[in-house]
Amino acid sequence: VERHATEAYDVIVVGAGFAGMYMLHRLRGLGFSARVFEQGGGVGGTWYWNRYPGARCDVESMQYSYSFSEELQQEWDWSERYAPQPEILKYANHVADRFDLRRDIQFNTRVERAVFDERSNSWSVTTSDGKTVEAKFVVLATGCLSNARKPDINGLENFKGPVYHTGNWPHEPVDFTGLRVGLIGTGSSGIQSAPIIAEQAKHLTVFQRTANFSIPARNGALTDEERNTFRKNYPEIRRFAREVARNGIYAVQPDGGALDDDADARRAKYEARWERGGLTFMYVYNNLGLDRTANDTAADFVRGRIAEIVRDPEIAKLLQPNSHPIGTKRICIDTDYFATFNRPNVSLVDIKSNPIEEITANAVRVAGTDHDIDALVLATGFDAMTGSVAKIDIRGRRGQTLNQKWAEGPKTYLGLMSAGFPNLFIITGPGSPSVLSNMIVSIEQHVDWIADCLIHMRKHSLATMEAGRAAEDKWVAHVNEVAHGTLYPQANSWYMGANIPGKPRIFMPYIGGVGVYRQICNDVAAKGYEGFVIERAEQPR
Ligand code: NA7
Repeated sequence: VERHATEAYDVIVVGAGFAGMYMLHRLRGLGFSARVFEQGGGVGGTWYWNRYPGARCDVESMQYSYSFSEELQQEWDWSERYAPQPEILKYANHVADRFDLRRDIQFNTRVERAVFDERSNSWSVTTSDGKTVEAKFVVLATGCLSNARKPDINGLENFKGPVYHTGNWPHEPVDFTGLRVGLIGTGSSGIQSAPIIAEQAKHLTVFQRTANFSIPARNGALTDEERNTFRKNYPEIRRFAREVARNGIYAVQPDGGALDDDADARRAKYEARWERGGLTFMYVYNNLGLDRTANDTAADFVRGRIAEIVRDPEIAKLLQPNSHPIGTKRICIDTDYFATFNRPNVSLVDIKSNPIEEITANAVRVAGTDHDIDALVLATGFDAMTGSVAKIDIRGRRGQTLNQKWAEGPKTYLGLMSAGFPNLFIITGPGSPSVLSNMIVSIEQHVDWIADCLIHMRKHSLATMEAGRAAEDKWVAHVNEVAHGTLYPQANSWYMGANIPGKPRIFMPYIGGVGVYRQICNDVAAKGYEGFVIERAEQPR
């Protein structure tokens, strides 16, 4: 029998989105051997898959970008305030070329299994091409919003026309001209795509389960002057985003509560923010996420705006969110979403009071009425934060799978490691600020922390490092406690796992703020990786 030596690396990285790319770059710079496996045919992760019409980042482009290379941030030209998906993907490809990353990335390859061997203290990683490779460390850079979820809707498989999922959009252009399109889902993806589909389609029917809060993007071209202001001030902007801003975004921070102002002053402030547009609407006051009465003032303002924009009062009423405090489901940033319902070729169907009965060969049936459609768009979201990790068969000490361990909800220490799974790191995992922050800021922080940790282990010839159980339990309790001090758990959001039937309801991201979190991570490292269990390598005999 011919035997091949198994390929071996210091580190296997799973995923070549923004996290995996930067991890690879750092590992190379430190002299570690690394291999990246990526399921897609190219780099970009979330931005590779989410090609739906209108897809755009809700963090401003000058801030949703890497900071690790001064030349890169000075040379790259973002064209708009909010970058559209094709431009973000172009940027990802530019980074891959500029740092020559592709030679260590194997595309179109899923990691299916990762098994820890307690004798050799290494991971064996099996990929979809049938190969098994060995590595001392595995880094999961699998993304938080990368596992598109098809909803369980009766009869979906019977539909005769094309079915698209926003999170897994075809690479070739989709043309809705002359078609009656059904759109299910009114999160960010539905809200961004509806206005554009409506312009093209003969008719668009939006099926809404939960009305959502959305703030106008006020998107537009960036001027040279705006770009240069950022570039000149990048050191301070990046520092502020990392250390001061709760969510990793440089912006004027709120200094008072909503109830400190009288109604007129409040209204003036909300109006100014509404005119400016974007996520910073929520930073007008410091207690919108904490106090329901304060939150109601902002929610009422947005509901009032919806009533002003939408001409048909019944439709306006349906579009006014009332099931959750504003901001407790990810707030949406739109371009002309509410005004889209003034178009004669757009209708709204409430599927909260009457859920979809079934999808037939050519219609969506609600309350006995068939809404005829030729094409169906599912903007139904993701198995967020844990979905892509759960798809990999990960086996740690004593053969325990990560899915068994996480059956009651994800358990990590700092969102970085899970007890029983040595030398396995997660980038922006559950228990870290992750999706409640500017992802690139959080990605860079995790990658740098992991890189430092690997240097430490190499320097001291350490064999394994893993989360200690007590530290992990304490961290999980802390993450929950912080979340339950806010209004966030009041919403059935994907932060809570509430969008996936049967998924445990745990508030997954750490809401204490990126600056606080960074400090905690740095302190842990400074104290010799306090709370982690570290084993020394056996001395060679
Ligand atoms: P989201 O925010 O999870 O939105 C999914 C939408 O689809 C939401 O309106 C859901 O209603 C709806 N949905 C999900 N399943 C169903 C079923 N079975 N029937 C009807 N409606 C359903 O995903 P997005 O892709 O829009 O955005 C994800 C994140 O990407 C976003 O937050 C940004 O951070 C970027 P529900 O609210 O659950 O009642």
